[in-house]
Amino acid sequence: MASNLKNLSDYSDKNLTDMGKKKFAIVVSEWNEEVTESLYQGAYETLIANGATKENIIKKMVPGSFELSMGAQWMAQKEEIDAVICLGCVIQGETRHFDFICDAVAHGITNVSLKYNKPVIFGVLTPNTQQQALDRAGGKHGNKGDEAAITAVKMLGF
Ligand code: DLZ
Repeated sequence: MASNLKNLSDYSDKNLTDMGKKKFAIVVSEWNEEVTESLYQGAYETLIANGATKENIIKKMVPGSFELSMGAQWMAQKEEIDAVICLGCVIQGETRHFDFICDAVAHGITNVSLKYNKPVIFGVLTPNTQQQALDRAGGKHGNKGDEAAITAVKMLGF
């Protein structure tokens, strides 16, 4: 990801639709919780800044990023939910576990989105190190949680 080329966290000049009546589910992975909680805070605050109400933002935890697809499906199938934001952090290790989890969650989230015809946003960091993750979770590269929320807002205004 070329974080230095495009930082969606800077959206202040955009004319975005007010989200006052929209209902969001944010599904958060417990793995690498320091990172995923920062992503959540960013996403939550960005939705509020775009008019969403706190009653209309539901937070659900899943054990790991692999489970984000299932959590997203459980949320997306609810008629009242307009968009789902999935937040996770998979850090590259020494084995191929990383590849399997990343592939599975990317496909899983895409499938849920297309099946339920709703935005289901991929807010999963896939860094090599914990520091790279922190840099993108409220650090020097912004907060990818903000970007995930803005992506949901943009899709709902499509
Ligand atoms: C097992 C595992 C490993 C090794 N690493 C991560 C990770 O960096 N980030 C993450 O979100 N989850 C990890 N997991 C857990 C898997 O996502 C999943 O929860 C388990 O394989 C059980 O299905």
